[in-house]
Amino acid sequence: MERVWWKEAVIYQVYVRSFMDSNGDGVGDIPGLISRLDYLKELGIDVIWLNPVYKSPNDDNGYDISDYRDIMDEFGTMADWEKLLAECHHRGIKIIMDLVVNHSSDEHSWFLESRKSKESPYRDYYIWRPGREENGVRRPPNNWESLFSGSAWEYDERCGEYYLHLFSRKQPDLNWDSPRLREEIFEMMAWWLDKGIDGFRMDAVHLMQKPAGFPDAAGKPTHRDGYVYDEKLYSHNPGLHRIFHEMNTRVLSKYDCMTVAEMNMTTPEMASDYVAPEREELNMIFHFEICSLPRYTKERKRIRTLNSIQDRWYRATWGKGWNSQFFNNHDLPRQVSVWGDDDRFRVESAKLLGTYLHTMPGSPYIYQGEEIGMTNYPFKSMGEINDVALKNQWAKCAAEGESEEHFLKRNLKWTRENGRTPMQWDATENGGFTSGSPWLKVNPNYKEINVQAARRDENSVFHYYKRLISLRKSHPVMVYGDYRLLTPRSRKIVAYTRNLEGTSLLVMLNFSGTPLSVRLPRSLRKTQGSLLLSNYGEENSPVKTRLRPWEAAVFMLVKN
Ligand code: ISL
Ligand code: CA
Repeated sequence: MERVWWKEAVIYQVYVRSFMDSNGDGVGDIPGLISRLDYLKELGIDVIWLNPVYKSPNDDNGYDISDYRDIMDEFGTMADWEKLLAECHHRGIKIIMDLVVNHSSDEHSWFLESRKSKESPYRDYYIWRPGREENGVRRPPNNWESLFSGSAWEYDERCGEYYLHLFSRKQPDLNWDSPRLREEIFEMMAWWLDKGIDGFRMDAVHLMQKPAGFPDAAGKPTHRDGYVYDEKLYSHNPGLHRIFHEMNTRVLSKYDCMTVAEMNMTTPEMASDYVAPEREELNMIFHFEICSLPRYTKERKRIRTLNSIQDRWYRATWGKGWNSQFFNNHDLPRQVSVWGDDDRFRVESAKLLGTYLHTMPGSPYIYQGEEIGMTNYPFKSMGEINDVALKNQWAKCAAEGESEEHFLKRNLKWTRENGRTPMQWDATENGGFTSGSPWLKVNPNYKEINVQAARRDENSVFHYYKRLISLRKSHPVMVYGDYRLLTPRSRKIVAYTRNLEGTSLLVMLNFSGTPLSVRLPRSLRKTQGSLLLSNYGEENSPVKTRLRPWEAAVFMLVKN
């Protein structure tokens, strides 16, 4: 397998708005991030993925971009950004930027021009369609529901047409069928790469190519308004591969950069067509099969399903492309609250999850705060919620008579707002995130869970993550070793080996709060080995099969 830096890299995601506020306005910013780069260096990460920092009216926290070549006022200036890049590179840290080109903001100059008239040279940068009439009533061009609730079409009085927005109405979809639009985006990408960035995380790109003819979605409406949500219909349409190929050959291939494409609805069967190097498209994908699993699968089936998903992805990508590993990000609740036990075994289970992410095949992505075991927030009312997606959904449900209590019960554990509360730096007010009033409340557990406390405590999640990252650097088997699952039938134990040129690792994880034994296959029962890492902290131990609650143990095996 070809060795490249982005396969070896540990990537750290920074949600700037919530990372570090430098000027007391309650909003994280670029100077704040710069002031914490030494912390990231100490952790040992290789790449920072910056959530969008471009000019934006912030209807969706920066995912609605009004100028792709400028920086959001609240976050700082272009000079601040340039300093950030220089300070990162100086420390040997790379930066990848969020590329949000399925849609722009409705305040982008292209859209302002586009909506002026049907003859505007920018008209076809977006997707405009006449409505249809039903019993004398004007209706949108089709029945699609937006990912953020309500019709995916917005009527525009000026020309009497609708524009498509798969997300909020302030996020009109760009029209990738327009050669001029494609050209603009490619130029913009090259402009950032020329500035020196090291790649892109590509936002919701499975949606860039719309289905020909914009057919109605089949299926049941989500709400009484009658719109039907069918992400499968909106996704992976013919033409998408051509877009990526063009993007790659025209722009990406000219730089030593990495790409990771966020693509819900991607199956392992589709994956290699996107990530096989000879196809010249992408490097890796964030698929959603694992992160959406806990919400939609029964608890007792969770681990077996996790294993089978990983197995399918491994077979689909190993030797043919590359994969990514993550349990949380800015769109998801905190991993220790969902996959671990954020109460009795917070530290143990946070370490176990980290062990898994860093020893599975694929590049690990750490989401800010994960490395100190940050947890979900105890939200109590919708009044505390800022997120446009959840607010829109609540408006629909409230109109249909659902009580706030019931709605919160269904959604709070899963809302992405949990992942967006500010980073907890120390035990001072607001966790040291801001000297002002934070844009979103800091989790009240900041007095106990914070960076300063974690750094002082040798047994913290932070020190364990440091160790994981440094082991990944000194043991190529953790990156390039092939993978074999040993426990396909277990409900709570995950054990596997990684093998590379005579070096073997054995990883054993107990995803439960009860002690359990691992049943190793016969071939491994007499194996000798030494403990490389354990979240219970001991140094020398022969291979053992009894695991304590949430115990994670990694052994280096000795060939008999
Ligand atoms: O998190 C979701 C809904 O609450 C997902 O449906 C999410 O919107 C989808 O995966 C696409 O996510 C990306 O694009 C969105 C943005 O809101 C997300 O933050 C981003 O990660 C629109 O740009
Ligand atoms: Ca600020």
